[in-house]
Amino acid sequence: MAQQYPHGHVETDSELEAFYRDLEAMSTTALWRVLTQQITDEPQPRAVPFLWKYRRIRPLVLRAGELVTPEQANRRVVVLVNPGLKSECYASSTLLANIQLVLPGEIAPAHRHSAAALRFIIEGNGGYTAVDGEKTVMRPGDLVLTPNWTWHDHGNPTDGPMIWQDGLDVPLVNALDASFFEPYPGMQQAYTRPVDLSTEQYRQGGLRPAWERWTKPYSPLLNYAWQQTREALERMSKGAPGTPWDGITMEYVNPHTGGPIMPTIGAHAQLLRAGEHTQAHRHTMDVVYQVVEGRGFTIINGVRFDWEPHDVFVIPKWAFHEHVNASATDAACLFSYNDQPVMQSLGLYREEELVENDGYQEVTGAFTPL
Ligand code: 1HN
Repeated sequence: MAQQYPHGHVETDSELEAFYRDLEAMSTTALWRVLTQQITDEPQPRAVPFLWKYRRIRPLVLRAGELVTPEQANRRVVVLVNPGLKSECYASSTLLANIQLVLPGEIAPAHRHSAAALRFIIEGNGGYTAVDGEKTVMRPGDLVLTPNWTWHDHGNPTDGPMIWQDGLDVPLVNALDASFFEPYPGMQQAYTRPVDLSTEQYRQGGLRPAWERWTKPYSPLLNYAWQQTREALERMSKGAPGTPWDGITMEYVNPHTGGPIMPTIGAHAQLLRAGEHTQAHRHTMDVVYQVVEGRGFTIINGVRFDWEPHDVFVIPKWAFHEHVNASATDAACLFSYNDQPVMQSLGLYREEELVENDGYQEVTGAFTPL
């Protein structure tokens, strides 16, 4: 027989009320009063599915360029705030997402912090990020890593603006009370290694320099160039099945381990073939997407989110989602990053496919972007 109260049930009376007051006076409480709040049957993210239109954000980013310098602001960044996480200004419960601008001739000063970051380049060609003594040159679609506690500064010696998305694990690091920050003594760090040395050393897929003693817990490759990523997606799209939920989806990996690029943030590049409509699933990871090419939509918990190049959207944990490439002739490419390495290494990762309706959600509405 099914239990009448599977979560337990205590009827309150005046004796219990007095007991609760006595507990409170000793800075204690009764677990049965808070249990269903603390132990929910399923994840209850405060973050909501959301999408930022790049063409609405871009003018604000450029306006920031007229109002503050990187010297003043440290980082000239517009933060993408999830409406469910307004007080914290986070994109999801574990990920911070920003759009950053570095104008011609500018330098964003060197510093390091225990939060890890990645950059995905949107506009501009030839700016750089320097990481622990090595500069890497950035082009649209490149994924650039600034792992935990690495010195990093940015510069733009070109004649056009450099704009990219920053993804950071700041919310996670703060939840764990593990934030440290240190400014570098000087605007730019000492550039002690050849430009793009790690790209030279590690771009050969499946081969790594055997003399390199790499013991750090993140990828030694600083820049995953879009050109190679796009070529890989194209090759795979010619015959590989991909997954039913994400199409041709490739994980960016640490060449030393084959595992995720950083211990707290993983990343994928994915290609949806012309007309592809994936099936719905959900998982215990937060994912922040950036559209690289093509047009389409993603249905998240029954709501349709239309996207076009450079739009950013977030899928919080345990939300059902499926992707649609709206073009009958052209591929669509998405970049995304996630907290899967954390969830996986802590034994908290789960996935579930939607079984009803052949794996497709019922669409109940469309998201109206700001
Ligand atoms: C940071 O260091 C950068 O280095 C960008 O470009 C955004 C947001 C929060 C904390 C540190 C950068 C950041 C950040």
